[in-house]
Amino acid sequence: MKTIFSGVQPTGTVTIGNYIGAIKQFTELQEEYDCRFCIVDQHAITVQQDPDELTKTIRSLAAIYIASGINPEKSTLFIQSEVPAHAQAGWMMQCISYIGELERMTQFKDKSDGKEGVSAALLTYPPLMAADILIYNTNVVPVGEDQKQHVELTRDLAERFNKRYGEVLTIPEIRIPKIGARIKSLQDPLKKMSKSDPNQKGTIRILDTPNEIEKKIKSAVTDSDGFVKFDETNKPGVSNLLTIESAMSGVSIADLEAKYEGLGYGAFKAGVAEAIIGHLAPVQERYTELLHSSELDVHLDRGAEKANTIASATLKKMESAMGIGRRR
Ligand code: ATP
Ligand code: LTN
Repeated sequence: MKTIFSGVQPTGTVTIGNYIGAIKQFTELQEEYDCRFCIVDQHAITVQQDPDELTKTIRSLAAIYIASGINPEKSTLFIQSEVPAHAQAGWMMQCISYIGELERMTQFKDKSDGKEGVSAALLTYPPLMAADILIYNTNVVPVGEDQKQHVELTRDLAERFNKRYGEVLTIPEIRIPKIGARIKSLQDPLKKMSKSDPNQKGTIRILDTPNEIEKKIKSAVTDSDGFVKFDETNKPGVSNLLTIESAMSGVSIADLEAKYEGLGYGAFKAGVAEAIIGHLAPVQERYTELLHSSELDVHLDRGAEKANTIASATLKKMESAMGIGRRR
């Protein structure tokens, strides 16, 4: 069975961008692949976090993964910092990375641009992400489009490692969803919807109430044409809403265009909101049950144990290939 690895940062409540671009694909893939899904808390601390808030967000994200349909009996669900091999292999990946290639990462440029006191880890985050993927001998990495450059760097680093030290690492493939690889902000449809966007009106969170969802969709930026058609260049706001409704309802974009033919944006937005609310209702219900249950800890303990076994075996091979420690 081929293997999958992916991760989400506990940096705020998951948005429908994270859900459509990443988590929803994960639930579909777990039938066909041996999956490892991670709460990448060590990535979250590349920018300063409030410790109590972070601890809560980690637990909440675990509940969101399961409530969204990740089956922890089938897939391995765990917290990155509970598997020390990530940081250890991350260091080795840093040792074979070049500063120039890390400085070229667009996420680093975006997150550091104009800021003072940028942490060194914001620059060395991609080698840690490469380690996350490579220590599980991952074949496929399902992510949203914004992570493409990081997965490409992971492939380069794995090839570099194998060339220098022997064929130890599996070269992973990226998998980006056909619909919803880049959900945009509702307030600025040229910008990606992001968990840490301070503009609440631009993002729909997976735990938002029906009332909040309706309000945010109602105030979403569209255009003055008054007709519903998918055209990302000329109608980015409308196209974004069509993508969201299609992902949430499973109805194709062409069928949605037909559904809204002759109707204005009022009816269109009401339909989009209804599709989101309907899709999220069972997820939210399950989330509330899970959050305070001891079931969650049982799954996370078991996940960490399984992940540790696989990751430490690959780490030993990497150390031995590089010549660090004692060869045994
Ligand atoms: P932050 O704002 O803290 O950087 P984020 O919203 O970008 O967070 P991540 O934890 O970095 O979220 O991403 C988790 C997964 O969600 C990744 O696979 C990423 O590609 C995907 N993703 C993030 N935003 C979107 C989006 N707007 N559309 C589609 N996929 C997305
Ligand atoms: N960098 C990713 C989160 C992440 C990840 C990973 C995704 C960390 N390690 C490994 C896939 C595989 C992000 O979404 N910002």
